[in-house]
Amino acid sequence: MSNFTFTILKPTAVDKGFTGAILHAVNEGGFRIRAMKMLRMSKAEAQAFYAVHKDRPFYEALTDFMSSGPIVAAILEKKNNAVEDYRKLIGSTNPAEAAEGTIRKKFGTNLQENAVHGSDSDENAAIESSFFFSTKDRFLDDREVEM
Ligand code: FUP
Repeated sequence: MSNFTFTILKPTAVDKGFTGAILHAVNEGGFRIRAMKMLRMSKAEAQAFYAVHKDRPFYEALTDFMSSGPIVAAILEKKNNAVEDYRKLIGSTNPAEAAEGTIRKKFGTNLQENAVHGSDSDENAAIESSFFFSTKDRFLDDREVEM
């Protein structure tokens, strides 16, 4: 049994050179990377990805930011509770309020530029993974190795 979540390393974190350190923290947190790519979203893609927030006041700024530079998108696997455990590892949405040691606390800049995205449900993890990765870009077979 394994389950999955989806993450994005956001433009500011990538620009600041935090990609390696964040991926290290992801692995140290018990997650395996099962798909990964660096890309830049268009404004339209960012709007589609964050469509759930389209009526929120921050939607315009958020989608401008998310399309402002390269991101790293990845599918993460953990034996159990991938979604919940990853949200614990990244911390609260606002880095200023995130617990010590969390990824957003260590690598976030502000509420909008909060270093990483993490899916909020299994259903959204599947939808978001499919937004970025085709079947052949994923390595989800059970390749059991000790971590
Ligand atoms: P989270 O699930 O922690 O990523 O947070 P939300 O789904 O509530 O918000 C999605 C993204 O919108 C956050 F990562 C940052 C951004 N945001 C803002 O820019 N301003 C806000 O007031 C709230 C969220």
